[in-house]
Amino acid sequence: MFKRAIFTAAAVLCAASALAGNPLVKDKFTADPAVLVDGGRAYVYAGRDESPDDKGYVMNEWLVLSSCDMKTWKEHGTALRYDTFAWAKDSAWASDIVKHGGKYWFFATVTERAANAKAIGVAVSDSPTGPFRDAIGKPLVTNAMTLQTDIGWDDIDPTVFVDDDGTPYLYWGNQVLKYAKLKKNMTELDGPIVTEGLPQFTEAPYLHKRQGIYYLSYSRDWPEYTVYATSDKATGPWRYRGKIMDANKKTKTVHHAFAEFNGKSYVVYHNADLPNGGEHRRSVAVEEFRYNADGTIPFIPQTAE
Ligand code: FUB
Repeated sequence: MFKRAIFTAAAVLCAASALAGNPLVKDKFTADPAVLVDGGRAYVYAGRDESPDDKGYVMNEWLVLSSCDMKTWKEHGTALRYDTFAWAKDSAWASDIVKHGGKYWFFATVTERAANAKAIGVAVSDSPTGPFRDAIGKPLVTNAMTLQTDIGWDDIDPTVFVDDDGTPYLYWGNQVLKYAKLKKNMTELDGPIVTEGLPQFTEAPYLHKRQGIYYLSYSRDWPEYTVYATSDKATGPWRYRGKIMDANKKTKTVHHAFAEFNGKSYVVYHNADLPNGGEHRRSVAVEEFRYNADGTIPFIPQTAE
């Protein structure tokens, strides 16, 4: 009887979520998903695409939603905004999040006002749904320290990865992949920024590890498609492995993150499948998939499920 009551309560909690199927959010445009599994829930963080005319990116905030089954999603509202970073002037672009030392560390792309170029900030919270505060009061990575192509958006799309020995790494970049070790305080680089040559790397790197294999996936070419490489170390060398996902035809970008949740494997990504969707009016979706027996990742079609 007591067990049944617990089961019923859990089912009700899960059923309390909102809408099912892709895209995850149906009344707002969302992009550049990051994912975190914590406390029996999967949390997805997405930049909100607010472009009124689809002529350029208008992104001011990151939304957070969560699920207990990767099918039904509950919105928790705004996790943070670009102006959570007082030194930023706009652009809540791509992000990534990790739980480390009992806190939630959110690495985010914004435009640094002083440099008028993209930079990466770090925000921290005691809860996966926020509130988040700027952890260091200045960029962790700025254009000034990494300038290579003079395009002003070299320093975008952070992905944070903590290895099994507790060493945290940050990877990011546009046109050139860069990475650096982080100190365990998560707020300082621990050593030099290294650049890595990968076939037609465009942006959106993602680093994850499964059964001893390190996977570095990224958006390749333009229009983009998601590809990956593997290694036996977080720092490479990387063996190119091929395509995971095509961009949807309504937008040239695709941006993804991987998660293991309740024994199943998922990729979270964006397309532009909502009505009136487009290049700057994207929507976040999720697909379940299975790794091949040798650990390689199959091509994953986008679905409306
Ligand atoms: O959302 C702005 C940019 O578009 C991201 O930083 C890229 O990954 C691409 O999705």
